[in-house]
Amino acid sequence: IGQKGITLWMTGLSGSGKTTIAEALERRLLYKLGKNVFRIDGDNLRTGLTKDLGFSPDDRAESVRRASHVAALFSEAGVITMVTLISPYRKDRDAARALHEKQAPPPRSGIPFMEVFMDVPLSVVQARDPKGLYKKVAKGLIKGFTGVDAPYEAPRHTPPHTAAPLHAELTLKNSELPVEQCVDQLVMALTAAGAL
Ligand code: GGZ
Repeated sequence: IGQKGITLWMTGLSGSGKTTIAEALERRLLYKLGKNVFRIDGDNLRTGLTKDLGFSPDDRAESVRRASHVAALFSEAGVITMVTLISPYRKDRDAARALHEKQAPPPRSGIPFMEVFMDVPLSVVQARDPKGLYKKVAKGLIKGFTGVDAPYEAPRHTPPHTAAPLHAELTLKNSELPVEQCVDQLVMALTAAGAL
């Protein structure tokens, strides 16, 4: 029997470190643990699979929907699949989770799915501003930016294996923790979920 797949759904504001942490986790899983991993990055998707979509609530929902289908396929094939999308709406993330649950019908109990919240305050990501986007937002050059003038619905934390409502299984305060410690936490969570 080969490796078991899982989708790690990483949500958080622009600049919260989703891509950075996912890249570090990818290196750890691939080079140290010899696991099959794949990253589905919002930025990359937007040059292809979701090229036709903008940032309206409907377009963000559609982008999450497409990414969740791709992730479920990879995870079903046994890959540890990381999705790094802002995915600001709770209902869209819940739909991604539900899609994983309903794939792989009984006796298989769905495709494993774990929501990871990159919990970094707006003030911190605004100060980091790695791409200068928050500066542009402040100047009024970008409208409808998540966390500023478009909503970000933070996940509510519920520990794994608790009854519904299920939201983030793991919250990473990555502004307070070094990247490698965030990776340690993710590795522990993956281990607890039976994915490693
Ligand atoms: C949020 C925006 C916006 C608006 C452009 N709101 O940090 P980045 O630059 O590289 O990542 C952000 C990316 C967001 O794409 P996602 O597909 O992850 O978003 S969502 O899940 O909400 O659909 C940011 C940039 O695109 N960007 N305009 N208005 N982020």
